[in-house]
Formats: sequence, C-alpha cells, structure tokens
Amino acid sequence: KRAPIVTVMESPVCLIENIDGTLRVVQEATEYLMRINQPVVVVAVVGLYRTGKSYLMNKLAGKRKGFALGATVQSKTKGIWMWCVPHPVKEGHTLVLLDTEGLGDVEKGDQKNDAWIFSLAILLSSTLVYNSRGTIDNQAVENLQYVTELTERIKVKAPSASSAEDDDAEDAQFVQFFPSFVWAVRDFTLLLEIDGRQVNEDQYLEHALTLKKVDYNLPRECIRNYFPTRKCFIFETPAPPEKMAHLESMTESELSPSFQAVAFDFCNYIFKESSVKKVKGGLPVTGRSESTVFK
Ligand SMILES: Nc1nc2c(ncn2[C@@H]2O[C@H](COP(=O)(O)OP(=O)(O)O)[C@@H](O)[C@H]2O)c(=O)[nH]1
Ligand SMILES: [Mg+2]
Repeated sequence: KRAPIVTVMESPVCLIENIDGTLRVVQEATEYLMRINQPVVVVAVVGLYRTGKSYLMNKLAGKRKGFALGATVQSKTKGIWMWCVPHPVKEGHTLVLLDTEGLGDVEKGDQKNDAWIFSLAILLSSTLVYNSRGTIDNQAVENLQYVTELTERIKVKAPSASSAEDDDAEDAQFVQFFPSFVWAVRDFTLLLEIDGRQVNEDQYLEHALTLKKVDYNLPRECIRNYFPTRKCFIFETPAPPEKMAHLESMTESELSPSFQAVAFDFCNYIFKESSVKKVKGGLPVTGRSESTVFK
C-alpha cells in the first residue's frame, strides 16, 4: 500500500515540548514525519533568546508569518518547533525547518535543559544556524559553550574505558554526521575589518575562531573540530528602531536594502548548499527515517 500523499503544512507544529524543564516528543509531529517519503534537508536554528531566530526561519519558509515571534520580552518558542515545506530549489525534497527555544533565558535559568535542546538540534539537522546579535566577540563564542559538552551527551559508539587517543577518534566519528555550520550575525554595526584590513564575512568568522594565546579556547576548538564546513552571514538591522516592533507586518521591500540583500544570499546559500540529512554511513534520511530518531 502506498503512503498517503503529504499535504502542505500550513503552519509550524511543536516537535519537542518543553514543560517545566521536561522534554517530550510530540507524537502528532513524528506521525507527520512518518508520512514524508522524500529525502529531507533539515535546517535548525539555535542561539540566545530574542535574537531574531524565528523571524529568520520564516524567511526560509518564504512566509511572513509562521514561527511565532517574541514581540514581548517573554520568549515565545518553547522546545523545538517544526515546519515542513516543499524544498524551493531541490525538486522531490522536503525542507524541514526547526526553530528552537532561545538559549540562556533568565526566566528559565536551566542550562542543562538548554544543552539538551542544543544537542537535539545538532542530531536532527543537516545544517545548523547559530544566530547571535552584535559582533562575534568572546561573549558570542562563549555563549556557544554547549558545544564543549556535546561529547558528554552524544555518543557515537558504546562507552568504553577512554584514553586521549580514543577521544580524538571519537571527535573524528562525530564530524561524519554533524551538520554544516552557519553563523548568522544580526544587527551588526561595525566595519568588516581586522587590523585595518577589509575582510569578508567568512574571514571575519575564521578570525574570531582563531585560538587566542591566553583566552579560554575550548569553545573555539570545539566549533572548529566538529564543524569543518563553516559559513558566516552578517546582517544589519532590518528597519529603523521605531519600526522594529512591526517587523512582522512589514513587506520585504520595506526592509533596509542591505538586510534584504543578505537575507536573500542567506536563503540562497541554505537552499543550494544545505544537503540532505544523512546518517552514519552516509545514507540519506527521509522524513520517515528521521522520525525513528525518537524511537
Ligand atoms: N533588532 C532586530 N530585531 C529583530 C530582528 N529580527 C527580528 N527582530 C525582532 O525581534 C523580536 C524577537 O524576534 P524573534 O524572531 O521572535 O527572536 P527569537 O526569540 O530569537 O526567535 C521580534 O519583535 C522581531 O520582530 C533583527 O534582525 N534585528
Ligand atoms: Mg523564537
């Protein structure tokens, strides 16, 4: 018997519920995935709360509304939300967008819970977008601290008595099925310069990830080891401050031209370069097989 034809998902659904610090898979969402027999490109966004993550994911869906924005200070997205749309470029593929709850929410103040959401986003996605505001400074890198704990949460093989050599081997195994990495910097206000020399976005990212002589280097090292494919996009603010509260109702042409241009490049990069999710051994994943992650 043939599987039913997948209908368009009008709006996002909750995939992982987060209630009082307990994560639970939402069955209706996995049932939906079960019905997708197409290969899936899975793009997840992570980062601090209220940095414009949901807004950016709606851009990838090609919709003005979808993932709920936190227009008030209370952040809206709890857990992980999912939106499956026909892939705009790759025919016969489904684009699965995963929007995660913001990390570092003071009201929640539960770092362990944050780390699990971060780990799940990595395991589920073929491209991970790390979203941050301002500049890529020490703080921004250190806010990605969860990356240093990944080896504690994600195990490629059964645990054994480990040595330093084993650890290196494990790192290499990790990389095989880790997503490619995109850093989206929002509301950037500086010039793209290093020591007075003009640089491009990717050079800016690589410079920020260069090991410093004295600093705490672990997050930089982990990002470089686990995510060999890295790309950076630098956005200016999309609108003047007085208009920002109505961002959701603004049309594309009302946004600042520079924001429009970067958003266009960002979406194009994701559509063209983001690959089908693969499992260990390089097998492509369909919605149906993605759903078995939760079994
Ligand atoms: N300053 C600024 N605000 C933005 C940007 N993108 C979205 N916003 C606004 O910031 C608020 C939070 O956005 P949201 O996407 O919900 O952030 P999230 O919590 O990271 O998902 C909303 O009012 C958005 O309209 C941006 O690039 N810059
Ligand atoms: Mg959000």
